[in-house]
Amino acid sequence: MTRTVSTTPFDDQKPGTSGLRKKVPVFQQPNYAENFIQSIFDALSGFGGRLLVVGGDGRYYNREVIGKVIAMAAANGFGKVMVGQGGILSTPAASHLIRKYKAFGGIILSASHNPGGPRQDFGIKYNAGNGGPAPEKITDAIYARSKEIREYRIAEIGEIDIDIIGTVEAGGMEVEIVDPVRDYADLMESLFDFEALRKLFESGFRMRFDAMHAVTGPYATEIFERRLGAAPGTCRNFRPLPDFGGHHPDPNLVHAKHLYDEMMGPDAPDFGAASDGDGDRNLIIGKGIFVTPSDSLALLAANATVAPAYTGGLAGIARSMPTSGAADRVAQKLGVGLYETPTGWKFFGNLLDAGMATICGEESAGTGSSHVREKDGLWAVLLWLSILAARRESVSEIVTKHWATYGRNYYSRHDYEEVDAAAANALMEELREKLASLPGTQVCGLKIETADDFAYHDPVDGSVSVQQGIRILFEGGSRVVFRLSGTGTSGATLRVYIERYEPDAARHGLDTQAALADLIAAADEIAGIRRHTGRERPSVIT
Ligand code: G16
Repeated sequence: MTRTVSTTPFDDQKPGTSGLRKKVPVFQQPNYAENFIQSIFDALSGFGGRLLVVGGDGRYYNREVIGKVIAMAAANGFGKVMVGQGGILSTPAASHLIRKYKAFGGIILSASHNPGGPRQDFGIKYNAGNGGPAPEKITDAIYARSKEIREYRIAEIGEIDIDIIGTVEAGGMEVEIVDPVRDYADLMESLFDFEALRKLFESGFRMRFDAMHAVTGPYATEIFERRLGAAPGTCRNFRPLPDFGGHHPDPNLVHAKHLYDEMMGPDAPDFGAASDGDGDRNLIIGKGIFVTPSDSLALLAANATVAPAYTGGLAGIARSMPTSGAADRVAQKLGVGLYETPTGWKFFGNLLDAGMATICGEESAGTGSSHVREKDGLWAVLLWLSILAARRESVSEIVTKHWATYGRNYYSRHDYEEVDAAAANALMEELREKLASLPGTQVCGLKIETADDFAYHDPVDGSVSVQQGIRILFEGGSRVVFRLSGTGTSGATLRVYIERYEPDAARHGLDTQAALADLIAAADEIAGIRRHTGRERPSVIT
C-alpha cells in the first residue's frame, strides 16, 4: 500500500559540491530525508518501471535511509531497486552498476571523507544514468523542488533483509540485493593487466593499503590480496565501521598520518595508498615520498598507456581549476586537449560522455577515467601499480624523472576549517570587489599579472557556472586561488591553493612550504585571512 504524507519544506536542502551533506541529527528530523528524496524524484521524469541503484559507504544512518529510498522508489513507480549487500556500495562501484545495468540513475548515501557517527555527517547524492553526479541543472531543480514540497509518497513495505543476496518483492517493485564488490572487481580486471600485477607482488613488492575503516576495505582485500596475491595484511583497517573507528576517513597527510609515518620509516613498504569514506579519493605515498594529487594526475596521464585500457592513448585530460598545472604540460606533450573545470566531479561528466577527456583529476585527491563517471580511489592505485610493474623503478625515481622532464609544480592547499560563515563570505566579497585593481600591483615582492573570479563555459552543453574561485596570477606563472568549500557541514571552510612552477631541476628538491613561502605571505596580504578569520594558521595543510 502507498501512503501520501503531508510535509512542509526545509530551507536548507541545497546540494553542495557533491550532494546534500548535513549532520546526522539534521537528517533525523521528521520528514527531512523523505523531503529530499521526494524532491529528487520530483525533479526527474521518465523513470516509471526503470532501475534505481542504491548504496552507501556504510556510515551511521546508512541502513535507515536505504529503507526509506526503497519504500519511496516503490511508491513513486520505479520498477526495480538494486542495493549493495549490507547497504554497501563504493561511489565508483555505484557508478559502474548504474552504467552496466543501464539504470535510470542511482542514489548514493555518503558524506565522503567527513567523519561518521550519530552526531557526525551524512549525505545523499543523486547520480544520473551516465553514472555521474547530477549536473547543476538537475541539482538546481532538486533544490527548487525542496523549497516547495508539500507531500511525499512512500510504500508500506515490510522489513527487507539487505544482508542477504537475492531478489525480493517490495511494494510491487523488485529489490535485488547484489554483491557490492564483484562487478567492480571484474571491471578493474578488464582495465588492467592483473597477470603483470600478480608478478609484481610475486617478486616481493610490498604495499600497504589503508581503507580507514571505510567502504574500500572489502574491495581492496578482494582485489589486492585475493586476485593479485598481495601478502595477507597488505590491507589495513579493512572492516567498514559506521563511525570509521572514530576517525576522519580522509586520506590526507593529517588523517592518514600513521600511513605517512610508516612510508617515511626505515622499513617502509615500496608503495602506500589509502582511500576515503566512499572510495573515490586516493592518497599515494612512495617509500620516502608523498605524491601530491596534482602530480599524481600528471604522472598517471603521462604513463597511462602501460595499462591495456589506455594503450590507444588519451583523448584528453581534464582537471579542476584549483588543481596544479602539472597535467597541462603532459597534455601539451601528448598533443591532446586540456580542460579546466570548476571543483566538483560533476563537471567532468559532459567531457567524458563526449569522448573529449579520458583521464580527469582534482587536487582534492580524486583521479579517475572514462571507465566510470566518478573519481575512483582503487583505480588510481591500480594504475600506479601498473606503472610500477612496467617501469620497475621506485615511486621516487618515477616522480623525480617526471619533474626533470616537465618541471615541478610546487603545490599546497591551506584549509581554514569551521570558520564563521559570515567572516568567510566577507573575505570573498572583499576580494571580489578589489579584483579589478590588483593587476600590476606588487605584493610581498611578487607582481600580480591578472586576477579574476573563475567562470566555466561548458564546451559540450554551453552551460555557464560563475564564481567558481578567485584566481590571482603572478608574473612567472605562480598563482594563489581562494574558494569556499562546498562539502563542509559546519561553518565555512576557506581553501587557499598555492602553486609555483619551477622548470629548473636543480631547484626541485626544496621543501614545499619553503618554496611557496612568499606566495603564502602574499595570499594573507591580499585576502586578509588572519584579519577576517582570526586564525593564525590553517587547520589543515596538504
Ligand atoms: C567532492 C567532489 C570533488 C571535490 C571535493 C572537494 O569530493 O566530488 O569533486 O573536489 O568534493 O570539494 P570542496 O573543495 O568544495 O570541499 P568528495 O570526495 O567529498 O565527494
